[in-house]
Amino acid sequence: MKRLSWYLYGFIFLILPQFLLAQIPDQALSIPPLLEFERSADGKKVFNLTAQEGSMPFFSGQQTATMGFNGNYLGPTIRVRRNDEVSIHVKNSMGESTTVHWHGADVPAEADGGPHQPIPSQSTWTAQFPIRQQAATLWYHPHLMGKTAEHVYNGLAGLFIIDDEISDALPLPREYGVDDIPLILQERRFERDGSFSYRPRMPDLMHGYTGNEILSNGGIEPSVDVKAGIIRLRLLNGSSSTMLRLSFEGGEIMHQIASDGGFLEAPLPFESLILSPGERAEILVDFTQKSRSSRSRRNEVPVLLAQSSGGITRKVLEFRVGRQPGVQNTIPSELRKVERIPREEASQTRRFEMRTRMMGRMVINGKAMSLRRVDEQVKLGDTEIWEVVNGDSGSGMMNQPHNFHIHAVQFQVLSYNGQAPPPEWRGWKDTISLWGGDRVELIARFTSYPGLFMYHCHFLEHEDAGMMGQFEIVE
Ligand SMILES: [Cu+2]
Repeated sequence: MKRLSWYLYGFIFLILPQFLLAQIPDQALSIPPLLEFERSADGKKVFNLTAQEGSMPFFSGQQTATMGFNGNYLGPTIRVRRNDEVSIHVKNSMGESTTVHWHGADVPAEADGGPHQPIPSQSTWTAQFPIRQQAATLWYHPHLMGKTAEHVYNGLAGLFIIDDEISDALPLPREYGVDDIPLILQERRFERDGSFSYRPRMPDLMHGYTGNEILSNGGIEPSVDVKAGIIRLRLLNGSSSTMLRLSFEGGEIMHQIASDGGFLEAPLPFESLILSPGERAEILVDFTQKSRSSRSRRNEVPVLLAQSSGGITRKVLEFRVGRQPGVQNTIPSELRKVERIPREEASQTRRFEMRTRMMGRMVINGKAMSLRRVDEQVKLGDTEIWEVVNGDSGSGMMNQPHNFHIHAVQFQVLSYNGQAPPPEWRGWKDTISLWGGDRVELIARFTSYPGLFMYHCHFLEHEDAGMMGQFEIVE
């Protein structure tokens, strides 16, 4: 059913004209550098980020105006450990306000970086928080009211990786950028002159802000040199509002080991994997038999493909497997116990229905986002079931996918359309995708911090068009 709607969806898209921009030949995958930190006198890890305007050559001889953290496009990877105390100074050197939200992180409301914490131009904001959650691949990006999509689109995004004793002990590839490779995938629309021109119109709300390229860490169809062994990829769909279906050209099997909030109980083998905007997955793929010496034909070079719900398919990464053997241990059979939150623990059920209204207004429970209205109040420490419905389906209405992201918590999926959730949804999640008419039940422990947090569709145009609400955690 999910698969069918995917294909139907792909068919009804406008096919964007392919522009005559010259690709940069033989581009190597850019690996976001690990952000260095200093120790404060009281033991905190202190990081410095600067949001800045810049430009990038995505195509030969063409400069694109961009935004980035500590650089022209995207940002460095922040890497911390469970039980660290972190302090992140974010300087905004751009000509306009922005914010930085730590997507998936358990942080106090005032450090969340949502619409309530704008960082005016030429000022610095500091987020301080302890790392209380398990190993996971999270990310950071702006979350300014009405401007989230544009700022992320122009390049403001980076990864936020948490390690712990369990991730240290598992027999997994862990050499950052070598066999443990971060991969931020972003569908982008380039104009004829190579510029981004972020101007969403009504069809962009309905079909997603579709593009003509899919960037991999800011590069187009790059390649990466790897050893002949097991490779770990940390994948993020950093697109505005298109789903990405990932698969290998040669049908190589991927083993998903983690979802948004950390490890699954055991690796799950897949031929393809769908990520909606904001979702992450960590996968392992075994290239032991793909080394140059054991390979005869060109078409055996492993290539990761991304098929977008916007209708394009792109090679997003080519793996040049060398002769040198890499991590050879087998894929572990067990990762980490995922303790189930029992349904009976919930003290309350809330319902959230996402719908598209006339004139492109996007609402949850009939209301468009207002900073002056608190939509829900949740008691600190309570466990709740949130039933989320995508109401955009049925007669005359195009099946409009959405997803749902909750700040402050990692949740579990209790049910998907009345059935047990698929295995990839049985770990910790913070963002869940819903095709038209879908209904999911999520369960979460709101043990975070008191204060105001957001829930919203992470299709960024939808979020900016009002598909967001706020909940207050109260003591
Ligand atoms: Cu949406």
